[in-house]
This record gives sequence, structure tokens and C-alpha cells, in this order.
Amino acid sequence: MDERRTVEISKYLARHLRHRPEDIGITLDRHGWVDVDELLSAAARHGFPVTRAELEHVVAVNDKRRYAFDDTGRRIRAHQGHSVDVDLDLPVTPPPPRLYHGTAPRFVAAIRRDGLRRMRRHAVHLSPDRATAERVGSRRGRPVVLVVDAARMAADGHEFRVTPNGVWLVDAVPPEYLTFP
Ligand code: HQG
Repeated sequence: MDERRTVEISKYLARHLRHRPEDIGITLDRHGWVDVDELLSAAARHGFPVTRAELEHVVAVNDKRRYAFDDTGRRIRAHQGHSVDVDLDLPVTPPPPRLYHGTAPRFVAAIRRDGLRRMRRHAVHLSPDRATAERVGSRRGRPVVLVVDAARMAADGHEFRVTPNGVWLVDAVPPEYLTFP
């Protein structure tokens, strides 16, 4: 399958498994799962036919491993990034001492004031290393990388969770835990 088709399917999945399932008449369960057959027939009905083989390919090769099948292979969900309300059911996990967040210069003043907020998503997304945070930030132009004192946050009772593809999630990061460049 060529790269363009892979990206096209991945974007379609992001749209409907994270943000707008109702647009194609599917419903995610409370943990974000949807039946694969239901997804494929809904996609076909809405003018975007995808085969099971294509779906498996996208799940397997996706650059950030954004999607996963359950153990039976009958259901699929996005690992993170939802704007619809889901409970990803991930265990609270002790974070590494430092985590990173890539953002854009235009958000820095508000972040200094309010800290990191979830904005439209279900959680604030943090990266385990600076290089990943730079990539996240560069989606919006020149990246600005903030360092999060995760050790102190955890000691103060903030709960961290990590997705199977290595994205750290937290409800918010108050400004006192942030270091700005
Ligand atoms: C910023 C992609 C003003 C925040 C990426 C970010 C990631 C604030 C933007 C994943 C703020 C939200 C998530 C505040 C935070 N005031 N701006 N108080 N607090 N912001 O896209 O972290 O390709 O929802 O810095 O790689 O950029 O979709 O979050 O710039 O892993 O799999 O508000 O999305 O992954 O933007 O990206 P987003 P994000 P996927």
C-alpha cells in the first residue's frame, strides 16, 4: 500500500475514532473501542471503503502506533488523542523524573499564566524525550520545548498514565512545574 493511502486512512481513523464518530454513525464504547466490522461498513456507507487488510496495515505501520486492535482483533481504538469523552482505562504509572512538552511560541504566554491545559483533548500530552517534543511542537512552526518536573508533580499527587505507544497523559500541568527555555 502506498504512503499516501496509509496516511489517508490514518487521518480518517483519527477523525472518527478520536473526534467525530457520529459523523459516520458509529459509537465508541466508554473505553474508546469500536467493532471493526461496524467501522468498515460505516466507512464504506459514507463513501470511504477500506478493506480489513488495509486497516491491519495502517495499524501495524502507523508512524506513531496511534491505533490498536484488542486481543480478539474484533475491536479497534485510538491509543490517545480523543476529544470525545473516553476512559482509556490506563493504570496510574510513576513517570520518569522529567517529561517534555512541545508547543508553539504563540501559546507560551498563556501557558506561563495557566500552565498546560487539555484544551480540546482528554488529557495533556507529554513526551518522554526532547526530540519527540520538538516534533510535536514543530507541527505548529518553530517548536518551543517545555520541561515538566514530573517527579515533583507525582510526589504532589498528580496522576500520570502512559499509553502503549509511549505518550504520557496528565490532567493538567500547573505553571510551577514547568521550565521555559
Ligand atoms: C497548547 C499529536 C494556550 C499546547 C502530537 C498545544 C501529540 C495551551 C495546544 C498529540 C495551553 C493543544 C497532542 C494554555 C496547552 N494556553 N495553549 N494554557 N495549554 N496549550 O494538538 O500536545 O499526530 O491538543 O501546547 O504528536 O500539541 O494526533 O495537543 O500546542 O502527541 O497522534 O494547546 O497530537 O499526535 O494542541 O498534541 P493539541 P499537542 P497525533
